[in-house]
Amino acid sequence: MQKRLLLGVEAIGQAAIDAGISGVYAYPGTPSTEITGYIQNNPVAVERNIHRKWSVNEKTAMEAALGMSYAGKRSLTCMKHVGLNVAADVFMNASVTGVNGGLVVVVADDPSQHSSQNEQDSRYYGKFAMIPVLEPSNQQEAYDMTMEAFDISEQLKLPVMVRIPTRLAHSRSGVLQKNLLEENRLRFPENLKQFILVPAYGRKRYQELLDKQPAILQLAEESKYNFYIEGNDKSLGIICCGITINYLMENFPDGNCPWPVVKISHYPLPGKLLLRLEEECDKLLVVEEGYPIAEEILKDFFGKGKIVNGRLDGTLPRKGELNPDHLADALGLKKGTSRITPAGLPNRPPSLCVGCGHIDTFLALNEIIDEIGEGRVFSDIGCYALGVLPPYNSINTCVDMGASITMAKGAADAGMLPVLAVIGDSTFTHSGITGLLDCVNGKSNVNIIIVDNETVAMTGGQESSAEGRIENICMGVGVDPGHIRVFVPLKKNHKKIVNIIREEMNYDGVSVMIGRRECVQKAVRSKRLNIKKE
Ligand SMILES: Cc1ncc(C[n+]2csc(CCOP(=O)(O)OP(=O)(O)O)c2C)c(N)n1
Ligand code: SF4
Repeated sequence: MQKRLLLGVEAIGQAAIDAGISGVYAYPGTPSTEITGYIQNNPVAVERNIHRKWSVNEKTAMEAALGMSYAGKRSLTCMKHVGLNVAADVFMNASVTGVNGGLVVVVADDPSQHSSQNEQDSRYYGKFAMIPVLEPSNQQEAYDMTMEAFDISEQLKLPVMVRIPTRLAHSRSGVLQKNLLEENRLRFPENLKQFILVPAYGRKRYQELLDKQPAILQLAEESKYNFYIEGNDKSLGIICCGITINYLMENFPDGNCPWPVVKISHYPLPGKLLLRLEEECDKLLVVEEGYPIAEEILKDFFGKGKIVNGRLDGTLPRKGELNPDHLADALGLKKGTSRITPAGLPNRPPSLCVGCGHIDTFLALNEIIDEIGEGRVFSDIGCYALGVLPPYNSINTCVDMGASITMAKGAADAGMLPVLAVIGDSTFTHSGITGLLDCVNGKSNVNIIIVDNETVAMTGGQESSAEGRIENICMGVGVDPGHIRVFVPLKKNHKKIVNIIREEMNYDGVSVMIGRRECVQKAVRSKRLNIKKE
């Protein structure tokens, strides 16, 4: 047994390898990306040839993971919270089919939206799908619980969700490793109809999911990760979910919190522990990173007789990440026992790198915007979303991956012409291709610029799914080859780019302009690697 200093995401990647997975299936998204990155670079994963190539999006990732589970092997799928929206169809149905080999779904939430469009709480999805949700409170638990999640998954024959927030994902701690397990052998599901969700079978499977609920609850009730911490002052009982136990305890450097605490890391909520706290204490405080999901449930559960404080009544902030000072405020303690980010640090707004090709595209696009007027550029998510900031101020939307093309289509259908969509190469293959097909089928007057930097730059430079094949994909979808235009986003090509965009804006139909130049950071990385190899 080895103790290693690991990030939360690395602890999860290591645990999955040690649990004997045969594949990880994922699409990058902060703060989940490094789980897959860690497995990709791990010598055991390489030696065992564990599947570890990036998927095109989260839905294809989770479906492949389910397929591996069908084959009896253990599989991991991981994503950021909004990625689970993309995979929601298979996620909800996988709880009805159940699994064969263990299937663990790791979802990394981003409270405070450090790098996300929203701060949705994935625990709702776990509850929605009626499966166990594990929410580790530290790196060791992230490791241990991920390993155990595979056992629970095989025991219950259900997918198991592991939910982590950004702080846990991206902070380090010592982790004691367990022994490496063998991979499962290939094994068909005992019931070859298990994964068929035509209504007649699906109803039976759903009943089976309902029948498993008492066992799911019992596991949470008996989980060693949910426990009661004694405290003498019964005027208050504190319920800490996941990582928040640290925010509380950092206010007590000697480890002595005067109030009793129930720490929860395994859902559904363990009723017995909570009832004990409710019976013993005058009122309750619920502390959770994310939405006030436990608080809402407990308010109903305990009825009107018990005061339940938390995020809903303003005892704690309604949104954003919590920290030890929030707890100090809520508990009337002296603030500042913990090291919060010091005030006065200069704000560093994100910006496009010097020499980035997206800059040249936006500068050309801005000339066209001067001609056609503002408010017509539907954008997407990636480095190019920084086109919202000065000095570019080029884009008007950024909602969810792929939405640039389809929102532009809707606006064009409404008669708001001309319109443009700006989308990155990876976002295009993630969710843009189907929207393009909608445009082609609807003969919509939409002008699309694919800013192709040949990588997934925003999440650290992972490989893009269709490098070198974007023109062919567009042709295959049905775009007139005469209106697929390629340009190189460089300063010297400024006039040429402006002309291409202007010409295509005058075309009454679907046009695709591809601005292709390698991401500067990717180029630097490749150069560095080549130098090292020499
Ligand atoms: C559903 C979903 N999955 C993942 C992400 C994280 N993410 C944001 S942009 C992006 C890809 C960007 O790649 P690309 O479109 O090629 O643009 P680039 O950053 O390279 O300019 C990813 C993976 C997200 N926001 N939403
Ligand atoms: S990482 Fe690449 S794509 Fe992103 S801003 Fe920098 S150069 Fe541009």
